[in-house]
Amino acid sequence: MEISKQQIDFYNANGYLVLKNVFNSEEIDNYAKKYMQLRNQFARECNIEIEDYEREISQIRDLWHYDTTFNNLLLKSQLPQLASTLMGQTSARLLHDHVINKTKQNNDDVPWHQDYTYWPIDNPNGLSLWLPFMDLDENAGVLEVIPKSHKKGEEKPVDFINDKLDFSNESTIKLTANKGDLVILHCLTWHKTGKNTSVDNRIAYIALWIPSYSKYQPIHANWHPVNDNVKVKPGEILNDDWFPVVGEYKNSIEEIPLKHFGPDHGDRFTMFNASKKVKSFLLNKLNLSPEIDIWSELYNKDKRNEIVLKLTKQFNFSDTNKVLLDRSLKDMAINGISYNKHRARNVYNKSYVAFKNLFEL
Ligand SMILES: O=C(O)CCC(=O)C(=O)O
Repeated sequence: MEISKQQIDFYNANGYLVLKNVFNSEEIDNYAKKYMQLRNQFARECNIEIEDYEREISQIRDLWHYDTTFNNLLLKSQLPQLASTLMGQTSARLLHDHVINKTKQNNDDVPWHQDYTYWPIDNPNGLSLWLPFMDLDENAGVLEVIPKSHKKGEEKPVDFINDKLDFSNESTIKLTANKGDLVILHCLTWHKTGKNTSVDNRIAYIALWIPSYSKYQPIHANWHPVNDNVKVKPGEILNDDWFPVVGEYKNSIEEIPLKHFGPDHGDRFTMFNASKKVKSFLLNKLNLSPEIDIWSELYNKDKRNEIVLKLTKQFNFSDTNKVLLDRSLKDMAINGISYNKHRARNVYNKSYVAFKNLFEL
């Protein structure tokens, strides 16, 4: 698909672009079917009930690695060409892909943030391609952006648990989109997605592309799951199998200094360390060995019951808090198992926030 100079100029000026009808309905139905199959496969491989997995796991990643349909979509469709054209490059390197599904029964805001602040690379000129699998009105958890905000440069990474940023004075725009449309987002553009109250599943397939000569800088996001797949050293070009280049590779000698060295949270309970904090709290309070697979223990109803009873007694919880504790432990267990197995997870942090509040962490 060719894009016009006018569209490229709009993207450069505003930091986003919506392209209509990039894929037809049958193509998108096929992607949706493959996504569902993969989600079922992941649930089975984790020994998690599919109802639990569907309810709790809103993000699965690296679909292109597991499924040839997504592999072809990323490497053989018009997507990489679009990405390289909009980045002003002759090629594009994949950082990763993922799907976020905001199910109507269990979803929330993804708060205001800039994507690049979370990427372990040195180059702030990448972009996301956001492809919805259904028609989305403005109540369907669509992307909301601050036009031109990419021009203001990079801020520090937002911690969705503690940082509540107020953009009510900014002029924002909700990007409604239909099945087969493609939303393109510069990695410095401030954006959020709201709560989906409109469709049963708000499924979006998202592919992140970066300039091919981007260098690996784990210090910018040392918690990021893609770090697990990198074999090059910090400061080297991200030339690894998990980060393929599509198009004609051209080098650059540009040196781009980092604006920050990752989230700076000291010992606070944040979205970057929530799972580790909860795990060490539980091991400590329950006197358990660090070798134990705590999340599998907690997914088992009987074992979870025992733990809930122990903690309820220890902390003198009311019946209401006992129920909240059980729910939070179960949901964190689903997250923990899914993350360890496939780096899949829940993007809203609700179970960690409930746990943090119960124990005043
Ligand atoms: O799809 C969503 O709900 C969130 C997308 C987003 O914020 C992102 O990809 O950075």
